[in-house]
Amino acid sequence: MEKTYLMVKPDGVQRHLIGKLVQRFEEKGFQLIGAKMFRLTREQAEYHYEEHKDKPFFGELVAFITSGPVFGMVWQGDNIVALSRAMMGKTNPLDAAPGTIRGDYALNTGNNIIHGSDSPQSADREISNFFRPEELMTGDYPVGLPLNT
Ligand code: DAT
Ligand code: MG
Repeated sequence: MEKTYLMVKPDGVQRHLIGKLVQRFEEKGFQLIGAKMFRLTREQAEYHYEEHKDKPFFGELVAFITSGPVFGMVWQGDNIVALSRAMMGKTNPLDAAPGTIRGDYALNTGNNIIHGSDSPQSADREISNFFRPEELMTGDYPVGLPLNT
C-alpha cells in the first residue's frame, strides 16, 4: 500500500488547523497509520529539506519549520502521494485553487500550512527521518471491531 508523510507545519498548528486537516484525509478514505506532535531538530529539518539546501530561502525554511511544534503523520492509500498533493494545492498559495488546503488556508509560500511527500521514494526517506518502524501500524489494521471482545 502506498504511504506518504504529511505534516501540519508550525503555522497550521498555531492556527488550530490540525483537526480540520486530519478530517479531510480521513474523509477522503485514507488510513492513518502513525502520528505525533514534536519539534524538528535542526538536523532533521536540514535532512528533510536537503533538496533545497542551495536555494536562497533554505535558512528561512529551516528556521520556520523548527520554530514550533508540528503534527507529523503517516498515511496510506491507493495513489496517496499524488492524491494528497492534489488536496494540498500548489506550493505558492497564489496558484493554489480554492478548495485545496493551501488555497483555503494559506496566504504566502513560506507559511503554507502543510507538507506532503512528492514521491513514494521521498515518502520512505521522510518517514524514516521522523518515525521508528514500531511507531507505525502495519498492514490493514482492523477498524470498527466491537469493544470488549
Ligand atoms: P512543497 O512544499 O509544495 O513540496 P517545495 O518542496 O518546492 O514545495 O518547497 C518546500 C517549501 O519551501 C515550501 O513548502 C515553501 C518553501 N519554499 C518553496 N519555494 C519557496 C520560495 N521561492 N520562497 C520561499 N519559500 C519557498
Ligand atoms: Mg516538496
